[in-house]
Amino acid sequence: MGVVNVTPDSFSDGGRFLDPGAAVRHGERLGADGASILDIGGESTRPGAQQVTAEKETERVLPVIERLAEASSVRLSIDTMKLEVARAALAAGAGVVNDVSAFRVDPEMAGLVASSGADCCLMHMRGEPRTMQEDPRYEDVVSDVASFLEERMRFALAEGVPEERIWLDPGIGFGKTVEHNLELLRRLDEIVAIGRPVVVGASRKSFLGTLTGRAVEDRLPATIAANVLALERGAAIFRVHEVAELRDALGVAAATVGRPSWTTPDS
Ligand code: HH2
Repeated sequence: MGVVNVTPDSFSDGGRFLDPGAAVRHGERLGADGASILDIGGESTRPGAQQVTAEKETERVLPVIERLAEASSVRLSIDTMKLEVARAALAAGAGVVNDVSAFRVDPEMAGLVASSGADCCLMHMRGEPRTMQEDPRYEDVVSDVASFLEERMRFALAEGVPEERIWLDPGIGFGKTVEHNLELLRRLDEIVAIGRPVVVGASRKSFLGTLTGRAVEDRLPATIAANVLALERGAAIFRVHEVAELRDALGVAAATVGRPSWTTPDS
């Protein structure tokens, strides 16, 4: 899953793809590099990020989704917590709703996903982006995250989303310390055991900067290490900024552990 951030302030590439033409070219490039999904977002979720209105967010992502839906055969995912944004994106050709609030910000999102037949990614986040990094604590981070994801999955099922349309994500960096992130990756098999495809978004995140001392644009080797280990522990979808390099690394890792398939779950 390649990241297309149509934002001025994303933590690693803010402002680079705010222009729709630049975002579309970037998406096409990631598709050519081997992404099977493009995740398009119009609002940064970095700690302390400014919220944007649904109108602004739609204005950013919609032209990009429309043009990528025409130009590319890669599946499109909308990274949003807002119902109106998701509705417009699905109508324009997106087939996945990636909601980092797991339907908590807008519970009606579940009904929209159910009626549209889209896939959805339910992610764990402690609190909300503005405050999530303020002294995060868990009793046991892995079992707390697993319980949260199971509860969100029950909610989605009750709202009519078929189980085979649900992906789960432990939310690396969302209300977690470095040690919490490492524990989640180390014990990712416990999240995989819930029985749905697991998405991992470790790409360029700050815990990798803490561990390596590298600036955000120099975290590719660290990103590869985290994703390869996530694959070994059973992750199915890797949300990354640098697709070509990750594709090679994950292809070798998958072959080594005897994982044959590179198809998108349930596509
Ligand atoms: N991480 C980010 C955004 N969306 N979605 C899922 N499912 N999992 C993640 O780990 C995840 C996500 C943050 O990364 P990025 O989009 O590069 O930054 P920003 O939120 O600043 O735009």
